[in-house]
Amino acid sequence: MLNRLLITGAAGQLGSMLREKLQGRAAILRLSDVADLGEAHEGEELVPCDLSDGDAVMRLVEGCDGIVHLGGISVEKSFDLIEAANLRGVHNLYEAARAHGRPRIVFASSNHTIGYHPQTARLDHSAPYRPDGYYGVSKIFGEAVASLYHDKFGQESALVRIGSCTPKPENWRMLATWFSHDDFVALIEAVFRAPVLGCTMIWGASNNDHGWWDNSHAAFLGWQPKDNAADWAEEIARTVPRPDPDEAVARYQGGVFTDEPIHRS
Ligand code: NAI
Ligand code: 15L
Repeated sequence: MLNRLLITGAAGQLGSMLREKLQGRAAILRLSDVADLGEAHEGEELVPCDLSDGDAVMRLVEGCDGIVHLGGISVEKSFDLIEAANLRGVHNLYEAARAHGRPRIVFASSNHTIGYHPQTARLDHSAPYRPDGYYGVSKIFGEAVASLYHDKFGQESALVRIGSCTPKPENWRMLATWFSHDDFVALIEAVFRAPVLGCTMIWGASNNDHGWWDNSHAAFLGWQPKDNAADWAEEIARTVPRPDPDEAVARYQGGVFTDEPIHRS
């Protein structure tokens, strides 16, 4: 069992979910964010921190033997905002990890690293990047920093290209991209259990009948997602209008993000 597991972005959607579901999986959960984290419960410590502040991140990581890095901008925004939280943030995190004994890192990357691949494509780990905005570019930067720190310093990371992590699939695209909360938790557990991790990209998706992504390169982790968005296919067909096949949301894997303009401010 881990002694102290750090979760950055712990006040966000996935951070709040993992705060609850990872209770007891480490002796202490160290929870961090720039947003309000509420009160500390038993087994938790709250450490507010702006990821763009290198000295603060250095203190944040000290004493942790595992990290789930969720903090940062999670949608398309201006380059300036993304630069501070996602580019400097991920650099600061890896520098701090290097200085403090290289705790294993689960990095929340995104399907928007490959968003311009068409929905007709089936991708494995060797698929080229096709980011659909600066948000996707920032996740590619994070994956590249992880790779650099692995080759130079032996830092281990799981680069989880999350599809759509929600309580249940909400639209037609999510029949392919959905990643259930339970499957994400099981993946984090497998990552911290694995004798060797290296620097491994994993598609963060459930066992969806209509999925686009092949995780066979990561079979050594022993992680097998159990949920399937197809269980909601009927409900979605009944309640959500099917998009026109020419719309971005139905053409590209990144969905509506491919339709976003470049944000200037
Ligand atoms: P979220 O936006 O709800 O949470 C992100 C958290 O990061 C927020 O609480 C925010 O206050 C914090 N944050 C932002 N800038 C910060 C900074 N400079 N310093 C410290 N904290 C900062 O996002 P969500 O949905 O919980 O996603 C978590 C992570 O997973 C994000 O990195 C996101 O890019 C990634 N992801 C999520 C997906 C999903 O389906 N929810 C899909 C793909 C990737
Ligand atoms: C992401 O990367 C976002 O953080 C999340 O809010 C969703 O939009 C998700 O991708 C998605 O593509 O569904």
